Amino acid sequence: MTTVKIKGMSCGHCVAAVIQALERLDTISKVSVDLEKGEARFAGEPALADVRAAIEAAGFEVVDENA
Ligand SMILES: [Cu+2]
Repeated sequence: MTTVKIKGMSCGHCVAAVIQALERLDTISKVSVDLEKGEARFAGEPALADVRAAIEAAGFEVVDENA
């Protein structure tokens, strides 16, 4: 499983939007989002750029932990 930190989620609608955006990627499965931690978890090996683009297109921001 891969975990990414996401900034900007505040309620269940945000969670649903992120899940929907990620599930559209066919390189990903088993998406789950933890609102309190601000994290999305998923199985698969997507290009991280695709994950980032999907999340940003949904209106949220990926927190780069290496920065
Ligand atoms: Cu919301």
